[in-house]
Amino acid sequence: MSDLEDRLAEVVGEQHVLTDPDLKAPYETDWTRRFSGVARCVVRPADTGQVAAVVAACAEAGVPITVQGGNTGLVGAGVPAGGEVLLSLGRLTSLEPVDTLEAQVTAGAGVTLERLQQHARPHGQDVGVDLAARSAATIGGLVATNAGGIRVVRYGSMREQLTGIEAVLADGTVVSRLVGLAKDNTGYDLTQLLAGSEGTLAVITKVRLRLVPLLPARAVALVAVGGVAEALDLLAAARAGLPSLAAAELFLAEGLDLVRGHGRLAAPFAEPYPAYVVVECAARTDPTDELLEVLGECEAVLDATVASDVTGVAKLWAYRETHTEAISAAGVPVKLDVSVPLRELAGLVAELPAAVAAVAPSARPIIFGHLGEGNLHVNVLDAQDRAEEVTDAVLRLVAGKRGSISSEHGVGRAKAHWLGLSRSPSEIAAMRRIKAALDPAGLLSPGVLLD
Ligand code: 2HG
Ligand code: ZN
Repeated sequence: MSDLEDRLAEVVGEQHVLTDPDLKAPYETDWTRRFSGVARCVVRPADTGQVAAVVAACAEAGVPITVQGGNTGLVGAGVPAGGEVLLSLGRLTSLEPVDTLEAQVTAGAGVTLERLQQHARPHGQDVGVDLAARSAATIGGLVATNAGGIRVVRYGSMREQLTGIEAVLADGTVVSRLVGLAKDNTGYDLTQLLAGSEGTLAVITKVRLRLVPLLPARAVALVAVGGVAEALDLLAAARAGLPSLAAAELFLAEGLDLVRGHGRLAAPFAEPYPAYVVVECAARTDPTDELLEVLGECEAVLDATVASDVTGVAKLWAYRETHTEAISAAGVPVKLDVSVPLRELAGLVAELPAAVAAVAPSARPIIFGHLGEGNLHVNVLDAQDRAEEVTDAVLRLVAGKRGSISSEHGVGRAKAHWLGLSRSPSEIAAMRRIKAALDPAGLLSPGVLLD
């Protein structure tokens, strides 16, 4: 081992500095298998003090660091470009008692979302963010990427849940604001600056989150509609008529065929439809009547199936939540996560297939996503050798509709080259000045966000 590895082993213990290629391998490739890079070593610190010492040692040696949480990210931000120390935060699993008076909790960066949900729920509280990767995605990673998921329509993204943060800066300094004051106007908000910074400004070690009341009664409808425009009519009706609205998700006929084949799921309706919306209501008492009333009055509804028991709800959600794994089982997709103003959504979905076919004629686009935010997950199968062209075509189409090239997954390595489609030159210049101020040597997650 070299001097740096020896030093890191002194900090975290030899068994937590991985240099063996077989042991490093699971950390070096992302979930999609699209991004991989060789790490110089993988370091697994156990607490904030160890993270600070690891970062300080790397800074002194001038060696760059890639920060990784649950490795469920989809834009390559958590895997090395090559030669970095891979700092894995999975052992930062401290969890403080739920503060039921403040309705907040403090969790280590490596706590999974599912673990945090299990921690909060017995106290009648819940985490405002939820997503399909809950069993592996970690709180630190969710904050670093400002993750969204299926509850944004009700509670907002990860940054809206944040009341405080503890982080290690690029020189090893620890900054900590974990009191979680509901009001605190004392200058620059470092907590919010780090949300969505994708490991480029600091290493998040702990977060303090606002919790929401646990709503145990759920009603879910899978609704068949004639297309995206009709799905939006249903969204408008749900927003106006359902104070209990907790999720509004979209998928299309092609996606349903794929998930049904993959999971051997029964057809939800006697005949196929162009598009489907999952509408979930959550409340203290059964919201089924409220949901049925809105569905009954909405002309866009062609057919619907409703469940309020745990098994029935899970069955309906499976049509939407298994999209990612069904797509992954069919191949390595070009994964694009975009959003547009809701009035542009139907046009975008209509124009996407032709835009993709123009650069990759045999590609298969699968489109699904979070209807409430106009957030589409455009997964393009059979286009691996045309990834650049497909990415360029889709992101330009989105930018032309005043959309965002990354709605909730972040920019990572995957889209750094296209940041200029969503951010102006002066904004990017300001971001670069912030990066230079906090990480002058460019050691934290090089190549991520700003290429
Ligand atoms: C989801 O909404 C995730 O299920 C993953 O953001 C999206 O696989 C994807 O493209
Ligand atoms: Zn999503």
